[in-house]
Amino acid sequence: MAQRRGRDLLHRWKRNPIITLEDVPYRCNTIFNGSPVKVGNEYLLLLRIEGLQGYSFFSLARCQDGLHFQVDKQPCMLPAKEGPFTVWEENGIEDPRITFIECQYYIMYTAVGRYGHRIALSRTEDFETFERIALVSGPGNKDGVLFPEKIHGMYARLDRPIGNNVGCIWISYSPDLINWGRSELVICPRARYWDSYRIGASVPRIRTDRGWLELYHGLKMTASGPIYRLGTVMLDLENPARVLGRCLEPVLSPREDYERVGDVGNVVFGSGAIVEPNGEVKVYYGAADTSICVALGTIDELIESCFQNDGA
Ligand code: BMA
Repeated sequence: MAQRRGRDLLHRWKRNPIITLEDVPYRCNTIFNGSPVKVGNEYLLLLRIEGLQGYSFFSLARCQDGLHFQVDKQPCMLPAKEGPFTVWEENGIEDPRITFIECQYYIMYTAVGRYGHRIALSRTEDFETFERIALVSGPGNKDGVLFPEKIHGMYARLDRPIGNNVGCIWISYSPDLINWGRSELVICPRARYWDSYRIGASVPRIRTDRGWLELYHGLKMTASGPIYRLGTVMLDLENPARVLGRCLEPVLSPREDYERVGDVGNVVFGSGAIVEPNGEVKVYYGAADTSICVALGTIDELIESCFQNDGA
């Protein structure tokens, strides 16, 4: 497949951003990082919203075409106010990622408390009530994303623990979604590249003929702070700790004003994708931690991007 030089592989939708603060029916500080799911003909987007008081919670938006969303009148999930999650969510809940597995919608998200970030898991059938299942990591871990199928009878997830100040993507397995282990390293930041500083899983895995396609975020540190970009990696279907290919170039980089300027500038943060029956992929992303955008591509192009050669 011909490489499109000088342009991002993913194409921004011409009416980006698709959701801004003005579209939220209640007062809040900012809106970003929405995780999508298609239920019948309806697209749902579970949004991260930061309230004016400074911490984040989740709200739902819906639409029929994946582009023109309406945000519900009330948030759908707030940080826990009682029970064992309370202390771990006192500074908010962030970055939900929906995975549909075994006829249930699971939401992995980041619980933020005084002792740091932990990965938490909840479940919903209707996106109105959310049942918290467990805190599934210790502190210092985030970007937890479930696989949409069991692998050799075990649930699997990617996550991003930080050790020695290095943020790599790891995989772990669980028999019951509560107890996790058998952790293995998957990929690390690459010196010289756009993802040289830190990386994390972004989009719930997409099963393809070539393997599990993962869109991940990568950071490069600059004199004016990090730049967040989006890239691709292909993992083996049977053993997803095995990397089959990894993009050399990002598939989306912050370029437009709405990605450059905001609460956190120079950020495109992928948070989910919908693969349409015709092979079109809608990738949803937060722009500058201030709005939600969509970029379009094809599944074939994204697969191909994992197998680029240097100098191509
Ligand atoms: C990450 C997460 C994302 C955010 C990004 C850029 O650590 O908190 O929600 O979009 O930083 O600020």
